[in-house]
Order: sequence, then C-alpha cells, then structure tokens
Amino acid sequence: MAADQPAWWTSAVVYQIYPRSFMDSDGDGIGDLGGVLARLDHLTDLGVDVLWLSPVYPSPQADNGYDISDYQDIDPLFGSLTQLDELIAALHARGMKLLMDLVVNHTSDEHPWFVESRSSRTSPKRDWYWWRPPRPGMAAGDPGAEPTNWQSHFSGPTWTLDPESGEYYLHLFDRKQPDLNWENPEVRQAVYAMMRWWLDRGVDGFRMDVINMISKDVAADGHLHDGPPIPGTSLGDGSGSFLNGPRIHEFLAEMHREVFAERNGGLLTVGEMPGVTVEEARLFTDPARAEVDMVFQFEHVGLDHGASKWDLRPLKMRDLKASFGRWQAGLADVGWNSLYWDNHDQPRAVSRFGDDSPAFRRNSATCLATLLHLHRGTPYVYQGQEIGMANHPFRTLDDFADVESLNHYVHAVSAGEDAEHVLVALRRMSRDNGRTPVQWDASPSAGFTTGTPWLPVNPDHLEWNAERQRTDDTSVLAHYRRLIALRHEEPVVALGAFAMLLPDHDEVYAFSRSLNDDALLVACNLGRRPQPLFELLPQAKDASLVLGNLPIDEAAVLAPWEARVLRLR
Ligand code: TEU
Repeated sequence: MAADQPAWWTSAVVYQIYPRSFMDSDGDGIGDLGGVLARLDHLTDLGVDVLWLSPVYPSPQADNGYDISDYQDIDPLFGSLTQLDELIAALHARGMKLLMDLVVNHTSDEHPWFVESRSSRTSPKRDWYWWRPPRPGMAAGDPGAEPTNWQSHFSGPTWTLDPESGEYYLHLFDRKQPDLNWENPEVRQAVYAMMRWWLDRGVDGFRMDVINMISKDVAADGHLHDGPPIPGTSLGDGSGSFLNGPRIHEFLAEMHREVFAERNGGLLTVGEMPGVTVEEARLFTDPARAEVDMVFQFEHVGLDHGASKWDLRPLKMRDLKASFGRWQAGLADVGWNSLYWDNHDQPRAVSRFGDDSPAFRRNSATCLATLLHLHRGTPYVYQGQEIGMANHPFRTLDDFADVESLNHYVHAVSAGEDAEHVLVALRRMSRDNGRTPVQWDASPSAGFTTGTPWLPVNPDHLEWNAERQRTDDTSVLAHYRRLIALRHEEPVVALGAFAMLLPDHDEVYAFSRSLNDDALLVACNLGRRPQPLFELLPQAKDASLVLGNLPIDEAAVLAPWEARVLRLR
C-alpha cells in the first residue's frame, strides 16, 4: 500500500453475516435476506462500513451454502434476487458496501457443471473437475484405490468413486463439494464472467473462500502426488499439493486483470487462505502485484490445536503475541492485514481467547475487541461478537448440525476413539458454536424467529442480547461502537506503525502505534490478576486516556481484563 494514498479500507470495519443464523423473517427457523433487511439499523448503529454476506446462493445446504449449485441466483430458503438488489441499494443508501462470498474452489455436486461433467468420460465438461482412475494395479472401490492418499478437511479421503464411470472425483471438503479444475481455462473464464455479473449488479467485492487451494500441483502427465502419512490413519496430508499451489499467483493475477482491473476503486477483495505464511501473504497483498487486497490467515486460530483442531491444547497468550507480532511486522511495509477473532468456522472468541465466566465475560469481550481493533489492518466483526455471544452449552451429539463435526464424530468413533472424549472436543471446537442464532432480545427465540430455530438459541440470551445492550453505555455493543468510530476518526489507528512491547510478558499484551507526531500506547491485561501498568510501561504515566473498557480505579494498575488506549505525549 502506498503510504501517500491510503486505500479506503484501511479505515474500514467489516461486519460478517452468516445469514442462516442472523435473522429469520418468514418463521421457518432459518435466517434470510428479509431478516438482514429488517436489521440494517443494527449495522448503522454500530457504524460498520462493509457487510460480508456468507453464501445465499442456491445450494443443497450440505455445508450450509458453501456448496453452491447456481452462482447467479439466490436460494429460495434465503429469499430472491430482487431482495439481494434491495439489499445492495439499502446498504449503498446508508453508505455501506456489500461483499459477496465467492466459493469457487469447488461447486456443489448438484451444480449443472458437475452433473454434466459426471455424465460421461467424454463429456465436454469432464475436465472441469478432477477425475482420476483408481491407483495403478487396483480396482475401483478397493480400499486404498483412491488416486492419492489425501485426507479431506471434513474427514475421510478426498476422493469419491463414481460407479457409473469407474473414476474418482476430488473433493478437498465434503463429497458433495467437488473441486473445480482451475487448470482448465474455460473454468476460469466461467468464474470471471460470473464475478463480473455480480459487480455489474452493484456488489462491492468478494470474500474468496479457500482461494489458496485452487491451484493443485499436478505433474505433466496429470499425476497427483501422495502426501506424507498422517499418523494413526491410512491417509496422508495432501496440503503440499494444494495449498498455495504452483499457479496460485498466476490465477489470482489473471482474475484481477479479467475482473477488477478496469473498474474504479471502491472495491474490496479478501482471500481466505488456510496455511498461508507471512511471506506468501506479502506476495498476495502487495498492491504492485495486483492479486487481492488482504488475506485471512489462520495462524492465531491454530494456536490451541494439536495434531488437528480436535486435539485440544491450552492457548498460551505469549504464543498469540508472537504470532500477531510477526504478522504486523511482516506486512508493515508491503501488503495489509485482516484482523479477526472468530467467524462462522470458529468457536466464540470470548469463550476461547477471553473468559466467559460471569465475572469476566463483559470485560474480556471488550478487552479482546480493543486489542484487535487497535492493530494495523482491517477488523472483521462476526455477528454476535459485538454483544459478547459465547459458546453454546451443547450436550449430546444430537445437538450438533455441522457437517465437519458430524463427519469427525463418525470417523473418530469408528477409528476407536472414546465417544465422550470426541464430544468434549466437539463442544469446545465445533463450528456450531459460532452458528447459533443471534440474540436480539430476551424473548423465547431471542427475537431471531417466530418458528423453531434451526440450531438452538443459547439460553444465556435472557441476559446477553442486543436489545439490552443498545441503550447501555457500558455494554459490549457500546464499546464496539466506540472502537469502530475510533478507527474512522484517528489516522494513527488506521495507518500508524505497530511496535510490540513486553513480548515476553505472559499476561499483558501491549503495543504502540505511531504516525508522524502522534503515538498511541495500547495495554491489555489478558488475565484475572491485576498488573502494575506504570512499572511495566512507565511511559503510561504521562499519557492521556483515549479509550478504555473499564472505569479506572487506580491509574497505575491494569485491572483484570482491562484495556487502555493512551495517547503518548
Ligand atoms: O473454510 C475453509 C476452512 O479452512 C475451514 O473449513 C476449515 O477447514 C474448518 O472450518 C476449520 O476446522 C471455508 C468456509 O469458511 C467454510 O465454512 C467451508 O466449510 C469451507 O471453506 C468449504 O467451503
């Protein structure tokens, strides 16, 4: 990013809506566009600049819409194209922008492209997907006959046999999400045409689902390579063959040329990139290379993972600092960060990084928010985070709905893991934690629906809901409002240089931001013990308070989960 001409999104805050769980307008228990339209005042009240809408396209809903069967329409479950147009107009009238979710690593197996591709080995669209014969010397359907040993993100092999043609197709995710073959230029052109169609309709950009998986490392003879074996399974880790593959930069640069280059500014692209490193992120987001504006990286949401996300590890605050610190430093002179704690794939931040016990929930939610929003980068607020929504008290397997959770349970238990042990991990890590309905008020379904919600409403909505917080100046919601306004008002928040302080302290997360003659000191106590602020950071003594999350009793001490933003003189 050129320092003399900051892009508009450096001072913007994005709000993510997972439409299924945001607001239901027709009583079927599933959120929809009518619900989004009805709740736009909530976004205006928060002051966010951009809405990212998770998928609303026609879909069999095997992965809640991340399995798309038509890229250019709206699923009747969620509403209509007319309502989408209404949403674009309503957002623009309020000075907000709309990001659509772009899911083009894979389609649904019910997309007409795949139906055609599957119809015969000689179909003109056969090569639009990854079809391969069984492993040499083995028969279709034999155990281990899959073309590679890769493990799917949603458990089991990444290959499913199509008995009609005797060939397997690749799916990095569920079997209902076949991967598109980006090696085929027709596929790329079809995707670009679809993207242009949405931009022509008025949308302002895209959040690009697993976009760093679109290039696969394929040998000249079409062969794909096995990955290193995963201990305790018969499968391997294929990520070396599909994460940031050999043509990824070429594809993204081509997409930029074909879709974005001729359009005026004001658009935004964010690439979701599991496994991306700082070094690669610099390449992806270097404006001179014209690929994407920013990426979602996954390092900090992997710090409590062991061998997999289900293998729970305690989170060390020091690791979090080290990770964020490296990303801030790595993208300081080139590129741009996206900042997030949670989304529809993650447990709730206050339960995971904060402390959701009654005494600390409000304070830790506001402390985490302050920490994140004062970093350099574009913050993303995930629906419900702004009111301190926490993980759900799931009990039995029947309480879960997510394909990733359910597949994992089946595979883990059939591989001999203790069922109760598997449930413990699901309760902590399941994506369903982030997908329970938004808690609008204290009524029986939390104001989300007049019907039966598709996932249960958290019983804590009686106390934790938007209505209650809206008029309370000490609420989590009020604090988010202030943080968002601060980024709009203070160039140092948007653009200031970041320097980590106290890197070895286990509980105090502190840093400075500086721009020209202006400098802020941010100090956050990520724990239950008071911390001697003036001893740790003597420069805080003469600084003035810009924003804090608690009334200050004793200036020299940071109370448990207290966050202060101070202006240095
Ligand atoms: O997520 C990609 C991704 O990395 C996650 O699925 C991840 O593997 C898992 O959630 C963490 O355990 C994107 C979407 O955000 C997700 O909802 C989709 O399920 C997935 O892609 C497939 O489209």
